[in-house]
Formats: sequence, C-alpha cells, structure tokens
Amino acid sequence: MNFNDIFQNNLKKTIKEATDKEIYYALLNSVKEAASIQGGNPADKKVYYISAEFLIGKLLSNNLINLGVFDEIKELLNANGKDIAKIEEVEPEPSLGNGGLGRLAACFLDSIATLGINGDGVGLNYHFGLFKQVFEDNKQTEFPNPWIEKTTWLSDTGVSFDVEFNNFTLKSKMYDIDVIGYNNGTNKLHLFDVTTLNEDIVNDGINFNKEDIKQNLTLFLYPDDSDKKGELLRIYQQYFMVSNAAQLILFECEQKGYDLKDLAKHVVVQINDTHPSLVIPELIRLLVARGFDTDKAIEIVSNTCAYTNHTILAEALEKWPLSFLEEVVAHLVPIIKDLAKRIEKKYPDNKELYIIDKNNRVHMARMDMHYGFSVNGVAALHTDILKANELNDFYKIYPEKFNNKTNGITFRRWLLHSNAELVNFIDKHGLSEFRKDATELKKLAKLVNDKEALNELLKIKHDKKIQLKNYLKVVNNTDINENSIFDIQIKRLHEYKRQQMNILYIIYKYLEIKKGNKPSTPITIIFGAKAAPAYKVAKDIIHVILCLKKLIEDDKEVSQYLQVVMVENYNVTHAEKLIPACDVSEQISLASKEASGTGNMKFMLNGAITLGTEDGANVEIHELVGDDNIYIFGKDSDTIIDMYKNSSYKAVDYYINDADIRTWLDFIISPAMLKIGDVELLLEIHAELIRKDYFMTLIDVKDYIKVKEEMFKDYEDRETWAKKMLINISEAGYFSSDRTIAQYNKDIWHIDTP
Ligand code: 26Q
Repeated sequence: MNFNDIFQNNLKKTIKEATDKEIYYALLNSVKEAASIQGGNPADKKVYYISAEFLIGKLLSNNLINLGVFDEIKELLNANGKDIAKIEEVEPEPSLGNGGLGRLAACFLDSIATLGINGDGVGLNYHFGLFKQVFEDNKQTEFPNPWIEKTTWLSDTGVSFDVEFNNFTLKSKMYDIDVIGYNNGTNKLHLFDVTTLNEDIVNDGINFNKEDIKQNLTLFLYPDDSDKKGELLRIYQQYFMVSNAAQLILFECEQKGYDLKDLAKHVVVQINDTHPSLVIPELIRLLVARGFDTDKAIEIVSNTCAYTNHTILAEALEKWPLSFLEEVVAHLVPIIKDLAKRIEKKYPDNKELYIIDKNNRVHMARMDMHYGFSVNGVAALHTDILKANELNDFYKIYPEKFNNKTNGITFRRWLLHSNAELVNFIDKHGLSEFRKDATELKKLAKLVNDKEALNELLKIKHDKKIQLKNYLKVVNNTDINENSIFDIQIKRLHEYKRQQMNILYIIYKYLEIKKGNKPSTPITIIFGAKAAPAYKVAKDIIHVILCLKKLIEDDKEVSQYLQVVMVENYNVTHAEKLIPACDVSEQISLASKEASGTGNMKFMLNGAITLGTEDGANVEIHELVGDDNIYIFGKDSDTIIDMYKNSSYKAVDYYINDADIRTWLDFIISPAMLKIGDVELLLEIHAELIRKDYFMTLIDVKDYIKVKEEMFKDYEDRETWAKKMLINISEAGYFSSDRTIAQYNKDIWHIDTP
C-alpha cells in the first residue's frame, strides 16, 4: 500500500474537512504504519547507543522526508487548502536533551538508520524534558514542558524489566519511537519509563519532591549542561536507564540464540559521555548472575563497550561519591570496587589511573577507559587535547584505544527540511547526488565566479531572513529588520561559550553609534540560550542581555542601527528557523573549551560565515574553507592551556590597564542599566567579570571586536560575501553525520551493512 492510501485511511474524512490537528494525528499514525511495513536493518551485530539525552525535535516532517513522501504530501495538502507548515505547528517538541550532546545523539540515530546499520538508541522517557524558559522581569523563569499526548510518536511495546534499587524494585515500561532511515530501514529509539510516575507532584514551576523516586524518576531531564550537581536522583535515573539497557541487550541476544560468551561479536555499546557508564558494572553483574566467572564477564564487557567523551571541562567529568552509589545501588558497589582493585594492583604508582580516588569518589570516565575498548573525542583538536592533557595518563597506557570522531549533523533536518530554497539551488546546479554523498557539495565551488548563481544565493538568504522575521513576530513578539545583518549566537548559556563577550561588543557598538559612528548596514544580534536553573552567573548574563535589549529598543537614535533579540525558550524548532537566516555565526568559545560544537556546522551548511576562535570543530572548518572564508580571532588553545597551568590570567589587570575595557564593563552598572535591571544582579555580574572571569573574556575581547568590525565591513561587498557563503556550503559536506557514523562503524562498531 502506498503512503497516500494509508493516510487517507487514517484520516477517515476529506483533507478539506479535516482540521490541522486531525491531519497531524492521521499523518503521525500513517508514518508509524509505514515504518512498521518498512522493517528494520537486520545484521548479526547491533550497536546500542545509550544516552541520557536524545534531543530529537519535532518528528513529522523529518519522518515524511525520510520516507520519501514529504513533497507529495505537501502538495496534496496544498491542493486541498492546507499548509504543511501549519500542520507542523500542531506537533509539540520533545525536549529530551540539554544541547549539543543530546542533539548529536539524535543526528546519529538518523544516520545510523540511513546507512542501514543495525542500531538502536536507549534512553529515558522524560515526561517534561528540559524546562520551558519564560522571560519575566528580564530574567529567566522555568516551567514544565509537557510533550506526551494521547496520540504520540511513542509506542508502548509491552516490554518491561525489573530494576532493583536498595530499598525497592521498580518495574519499567519500554516505549519505542521509530527511527526511519532516509530511504532505508527503520531502527528504534527505546525510551524507558517507570509505571509509578506521578506528574501531579510537580508544583511551582519545576519543583517537586526529590525524594519520591518512584513517582519522580522520569519527570524531568536534569537541566545541567557541563555543570556538576551531585544529586541522588541523577544516579537513580542513570542506573534505571542502564539496567534496562543491559537487560534489553541480553534479552535480545538470548532471543536470537546467541551464546553470551560471544557478546562482543553481536553487540557494541556506545556510551554517550559518562551518564550511562554504570552499564559496565551492570552488564558484568548480569553475566555473573548467568554463570560466568568474574574474569570472563569483565573480559566480555570490556570488548563490548566503547566510550565517547564530550567535554574537557574537569568539573563536568562525573565523579560519584561511593556513599551515593551505596545508598542507591549497593549491589553494584562490590563490582565497582573489584574493578578498581584490579587497576590499583596493576598500576600502584599512578593514582591518576585509579577508579576510586582517595576521597572515595568513583571516576566514571576512568572506569570507561579501563573497561572499554575504545575512547573517542568529538573533534580533532578535542581528541588531541584529551591525549596530551586531561587523559594523557590513559593515552600512555592505552594508545590503541584512543581515536577521533569529528562530529556531524544530519543533512535531512538541517538542510532538506530547514532550507528547501537552498536545496533547490543545489539541485538546479546538477548536484542532487549530495543526498547520498554530501561531499558532492564541493562541486558548488565551480560557481564561484558565476554572478547569477551568487545573486541567487543572496536572494535565498534574504528570503530566509524574511521568513525568520515573520516567524519571530509570531513566536517572540519581535519585529526585526530583514535588511540588517543577522548575527546569531544560539547555544546553551555557559561562561566558556562567552555570550558575555558578545555583550561587550554590543556595548561597544552602542557607544560608537552614540558618538555618531553609524554602521553602513544595521546590525541585529540574536541570542537564544537556556541557563541551568542553578547556574547563577549564566542567569545573570541572560539578565544583562535582556536589559541591554530594552535599553537599545528604547533609544530611538541607536535602535535604527542596532537591535538585540533574545529568543525565548530556544529549542530545535527555533534553531531550524534561525540558522538558515543567519549571516554571521558566533562560535566564540575560549579556545580549548568547546569540544566540538555542532551549531557551527549547521550554520556553515546554510551559508553563514563563522566568526570564531580556533576551538573545537572551528579548526576543521577553518582548514576546509581557508583564511578568506572564515573570521578567526583570539588566543589559541596552547596559549590558554598554559595560562591555566600558570594561573597567569588576571581579569582585573585588563580592567585597570585598559580604558576601553573599563568603559564597556562599567556600562553594565551605568545608571541607564540600573534603571532597567536588578541592581544586585548587575553589580554581581560586573564584579564577576572583573574579579574572576574564569573563562577569560577580557583576553580576547579587543581582538573579537576588531575582527567583527572587519567582518561587518566585508559584508558590504555583497558579491565577495556571496563567494564566502558558497565556499562554506561547498565544504560543509564533511560535516554530514553520515560521514561521522560511517567512521564509527568502520573503526569501532564493525557492523555489516547492505
Ligand atoms: C553532568 C553531571 C550531572 C548532571 C549533568 C551532567 C551533564 C549533562 C549534560 C554534563 C554534560 C552535559 C552535556 C554536554 C554537552 O552537550 N557537550 C557538548 O557535546 C557536543 C556534542 O559532542 C559538543 O559539540 C559540544 O562541544 C559539547 O559541549
């Protein structure tokens, strides 16, 4: 049966008569049906991608694209007076991730299915996902973000496991979401839930009784991004996730009649950061329970598990107090202690290798590196830094385990779906093969002297800017000027990402305009960022942005030339609209701190030019596009790493010695700002930037402003700018997650594909 028939069957009335909601639910059910007809990606080995986060975003359009029916359905709806964009709006966005790591997991599932690799995701079914951000009084407030409706992408599988904790046992329920490969088989995302959850215990924003584990375990995703919080609930969640994963893995192997001694021949477990690391002792425990001796169980599991590191920030590497683990899962503790003892015996002289440190904290990453067969970073620079610094002791004893897998993004979502106009352009120039092989985009470079093609590119960008303008009017109650430069910084709010440096640019520019130095083209600086609710400095930075926005808005003179926008509740859906409309992509982290970044890749693919430091994947973007097509500034990672070693950075010296920097910083506590904002908060963030500034804003701010000004000047030469856009798009093929996943499979997973 073709998709159209399935759809008509589900709708049960004519498209003309149906409401947008009815059409959405009918399409959802039809996609599920089509996916089940299509079947999986069979092989006798399977990868289980275990992750606490899968930031999948809305699914309808992507699923239609991957089934190959999007255009057909769009036209069918059109012919009946319906707009697919309106249908998309009906769908709630599942926000099951914090940011980069979770979105990467979602891109990876798409590519795994597309490449025909037998592989499923395993995670948790958070009912409220990440909090919804609302601005009140120029500050962030948090609310629950429900996404599960009666008709939903989740399918109840009937599969259930018992998960034992110290004082009670919880029954799980496994829900599946189909992961439809682009013109290929369907895999699954398995999301585990508890049967005893109670959504009603949430009150007053996102508060709930943290002790009532049975009722709260899958209520929320932990809203911390690279920020530590030693909460017990987090361990409950992690153990619940991995115990289910481990039981599912063994169950599926036994069902297929595999001998568990050959587990590593049939299964590979990819551990997405350390959040699922307890899967190692849990698998060992389950194998021992099935009669293996401990040595053998350890050997089997070590050949099955592979670990991906996503961060260099020491404070984000999970170290759980042994006492916490004893309180939650005492039955894993003897295994963890045994694993630790073996290392202490083998390497008595190097305490840096110990799994349990002298303060009785369990270092999850260390367990992964000792008892897994692969360790990978997520961009070339990141992996090099891990090898040379943070993980050097491990690299020395296990050089063969270390490998790099530079991140990627799925072109289905970040090009086919978000930028049909650009796809049209690519097709028109005869490069439609890019759908199968993204490096085909390289051939766009032949158009670099084709004025007509360059003009088309500029026109597409302008159209996307108008679309964004219309979108922000509706969702953000904001009016932006489509003839201004769109300068966009969208990512979690974190000091190392240095949104505060962008703030200092805005202050600089405001003062310049006040002096009469007006930009040739107006500038719109757009932010989108959530701050972890407990991360005070991050929330204060949001406050400054919102106050500045208000101050400039109210200034008739400046607001014609400079506008600040902060998109409320930044999420995947917003990103899909913002990225195609962007001119300047802000990737300004302190060198050495951003493991990779993936927004940088999405922007590049959509013809934005990067303004960035030599950090993460920016380094690889720079290498690909060359000096003329990227704007690089700031100190490099070697310099920064040395400065941390010598503690040689002193923010206050910049404040004292540089009058410009002092002027910009003091503007934060100027009378005009204090009138708009919260005096205490503004004073605190001002003091923070002068006294601490742990991520060295002031070391790069002048170079940043200089290069940003050059960039805006270069924007005026539209033809040269369009060439830069073209080269960026043409070199973006490398960042397809299909390439990344093919590398994971070739080097780590070894799963046969059709
Ligand atoms: C840790 C302990 C307790 C609670 C929460 C956490 C926690 C949660 C989320 C720690 C880290 C995260 C998320 C990290 C993350 O998103 N890292 C990003 O991963 C991307 C994909 O590899 C990279 O592109 C980014 O550079 C990296 O910051």
